[in-house]
Amino acid sequence: MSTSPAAVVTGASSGIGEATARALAGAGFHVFCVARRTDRVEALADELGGTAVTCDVTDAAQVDALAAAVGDRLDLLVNNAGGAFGLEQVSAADPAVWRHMYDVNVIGTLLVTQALLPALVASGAGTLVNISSTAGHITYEGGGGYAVAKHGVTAMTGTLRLELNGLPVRVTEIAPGMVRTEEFSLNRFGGDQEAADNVYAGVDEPLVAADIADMVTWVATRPHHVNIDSMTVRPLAQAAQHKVHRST
Ligand code: 8X3
Repeated sequence: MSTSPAAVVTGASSGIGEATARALAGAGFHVFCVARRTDRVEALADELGGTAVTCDVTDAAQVDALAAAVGDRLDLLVNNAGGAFGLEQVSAADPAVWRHMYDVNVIGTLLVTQALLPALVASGAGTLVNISSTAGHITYEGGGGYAVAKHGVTAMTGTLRLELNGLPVRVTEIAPGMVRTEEFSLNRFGGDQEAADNVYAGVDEPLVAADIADMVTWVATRPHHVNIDSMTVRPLAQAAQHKVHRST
């Protein structure tokens, strides 16, 4: 049996999740690479010497199967699966799209946390990292449904830290600002590459997935009595949500 610490990373098929799986493997973790797309997580797990688990985090039965695959001890859970869909104003938003965002970001995080918490406690030194967003702290035009969902992740993370006080599980929220990944904005704009590219137009060095992976790894490798409550991480060019320096 492996003596490496074990980590679960959801949403590991691309972007921040994939980069986090790589960074954690580099730091000595056995990584359970979790996502819906089997081909991607299998290729990643093969490369990292980890374990691939195909799982839709919104499906309770699949999450139970994930917990069974992980077993009774887990050192680190990174709830990263999530995403933004659409940029409609509240007045025009489709309730079904909001429900989907709430499901993926909030209920998915809830289900995976509930299923894996006993194993985190059993490790005697567990770490839970929820990837929220700056949209979990502020609002912006067109970001209503995503902000509602990510505010939910922020609230869940703070609540968990209170409820787990006295147990050996620390709880961290990482809130990224502008991160340029392969899929985040593409998903938001329903596959419209031009619209996705415009998000980053003229921005000198948006964050990349590896920057957030680095933060997760740092949080998870502090001495266990050190609980980083929350980290907001933006590129230098983004002083605040609406204050983005762009070259013209
Ligand atoms: C990503 C940050 O600005 O798209 O979670 O909401 S933003």
